[in-house]
Amino acid sequence: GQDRMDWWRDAKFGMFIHWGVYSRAGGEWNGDTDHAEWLQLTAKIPLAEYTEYARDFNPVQFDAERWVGIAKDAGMKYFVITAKHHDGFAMYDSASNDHNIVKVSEFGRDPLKELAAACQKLGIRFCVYYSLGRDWEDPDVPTGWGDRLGWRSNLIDFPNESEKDFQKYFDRKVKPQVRELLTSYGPIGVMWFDTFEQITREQSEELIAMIRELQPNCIINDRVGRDLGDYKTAEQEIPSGASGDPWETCMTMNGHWGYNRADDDWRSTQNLLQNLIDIVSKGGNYLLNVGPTGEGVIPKPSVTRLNEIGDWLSVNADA
Ligand code: FUL
Repeated sequence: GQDRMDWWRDAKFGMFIHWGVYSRAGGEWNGDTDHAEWLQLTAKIPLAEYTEYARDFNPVQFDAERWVGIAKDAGMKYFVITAKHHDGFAMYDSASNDHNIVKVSEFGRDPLKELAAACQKLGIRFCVYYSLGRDWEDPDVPTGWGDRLGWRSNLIDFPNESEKDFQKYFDRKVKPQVRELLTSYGPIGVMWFDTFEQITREQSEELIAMIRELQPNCIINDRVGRDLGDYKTAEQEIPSGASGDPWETCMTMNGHWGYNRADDDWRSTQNLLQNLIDIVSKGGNYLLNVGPTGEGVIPKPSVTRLNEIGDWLSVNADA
């Protein structure tokens, strides 16, 4: 029968987009050039300074139809954009939290609105990434994780771990924002969660129940936590697919998810195509990443490769 997973199983190939305030820096901060989407944490930027930096985020060259068109021409069927990454900065007009592009940044537009419309128009499934267990704006996200304690949360602004209460963050930010994403942008193909970490089974289940109620056809990846969700998420590797469970692997084209100006270590088109074929033959989906610049442009080397993949598919595959 009709299953919410049907389109996704057929899709095989999607575009992942890591784009945020951090993109402006192109990976560079105080002479160090290896940062990317983790900029706020890796460059140890206090929240107030990061928010100040966000004010000048003004991607004047952003063109939603161009981005979605690049994905479509490459043979991709879905589009997963970072609605909120670990910096906790919403790349959309969030009613429940002011730390967002419309309230803070000079740009003043809601890119997710424009991208959702472009996806509708071009027949691509619009999907969103949401960082669940890491948020460097909210005071209640604990760091605790065994022996690696202390490196993944904002300890500059919120040093007191014993005061943190994940439930407060979950109620104040996660639930309202996930609700906003599911009620203001039309059909969401996939809610792509990341870094569940501190979430309890009850909280994961509550989130899933809310999504099922708002959009029963929305697919949820397993990073919603506690081994729940509709499919397994691999990262930068190709699993065997032997279990037969639905899975997807996400991969970068160079060494970074977010835009890094200094990184010109690009995979070849041949390598990307071989990965696509390998993944599809093992029953998986390939979510291939691009990191647009702070001006809103998908880097040329990425576009070239995507065009070449699209050309190859149009000759060799039934799209
Ligand atoms: C990871 C994140 O920490 C990275 O920044 C990136 O978003 C990757 C896809 O998932 O967990």
